Amino acid sequence: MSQSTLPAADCVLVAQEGAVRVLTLNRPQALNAFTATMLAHLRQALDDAAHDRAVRAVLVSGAGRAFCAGQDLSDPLIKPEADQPPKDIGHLLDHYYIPLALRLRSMPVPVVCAVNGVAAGAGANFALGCDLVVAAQSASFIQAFSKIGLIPDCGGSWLLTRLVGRARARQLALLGDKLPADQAQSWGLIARCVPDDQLAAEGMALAQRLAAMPTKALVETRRILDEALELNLEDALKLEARLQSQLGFAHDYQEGVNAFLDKRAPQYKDR
Ligand code: LHQ
Repeated sequence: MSQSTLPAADCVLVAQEGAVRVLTLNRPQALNAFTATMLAHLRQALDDAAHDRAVRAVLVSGAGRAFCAGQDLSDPLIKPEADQPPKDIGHLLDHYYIPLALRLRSMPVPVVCAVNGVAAGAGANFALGCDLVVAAQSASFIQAFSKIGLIPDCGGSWLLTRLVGRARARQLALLGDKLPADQAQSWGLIARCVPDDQLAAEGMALAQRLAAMPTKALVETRRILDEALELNLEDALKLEARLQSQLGFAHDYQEGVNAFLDKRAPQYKDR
């Protein structure tokens, strides 16, 4: 398979492998910590993938030994200065982190995150916001916020209790300890933990596999799994019926059933 590099800002590398758009966070000297510029490029790269009909899945990873150390604490936008009044760090959330987390949730294709090393703060919660998270054995997850006087952001407040339950969410968020990838898997925080030398192949295999599946159904599955948590049973059943009805009119359902009955591989194309 050939991997062609597309034009992009250096801090987020963009490549295409078959129907998979590959995004690599690329500030390894700072453990891929997010600057405002990098957050803008990451969101743009996700927008571009969303709008390109040749893309059927996205794979995100980090360059170097880390996945992402969260917000770059030396970014002048948020770094406290002794001789200046405190800055409004909420501005960064409003303009960068909220749109980024919502962009992930509204992607019209599945997003796989291959966590190659430490994922801290907003870097951890960005990863956890992806549809499938696979991590290298040496990777870890840190809710680093409490150590610098903050709360979990980039969706962490919403995700953590849903993923691992109240007691473990509080343990992670209050103490800010490092959670090794194998424990993250056994707690249900992530889908899989794999040996380091298998991460790249495993992440790509998952993304390629999802890319060959009925994309619309995957995206609606993401939606209903989240929305059902807020609904009573009857409303969840009604939402299932409404979405199922819509999917039933789409090409991929017809193709899936016909391919099954014809005993051939399906060719999905809806997006
Ligand atoms: C870094 C960073 C970093 C800059 C490592 N920034 N340089 C939202 C809105 C507004 C404000 C604040 O935050 C947020 C959201 C958030 O994400 S808050 C959480 C921010 N992240 C953190 O607090 C994590 C800080 N980093 C760490 O605790 C450690 O670096 C971890 C545990 C990630 C990795 O530890 P080590 O493997 O021991 O690496 P290291 O600490 O030696 O870091 C290597 C280099 O990367 C080092 O630079 P240097 O020039 O000395 O080699 C670090 O300064 C730099 N770096 N994280 N977030």
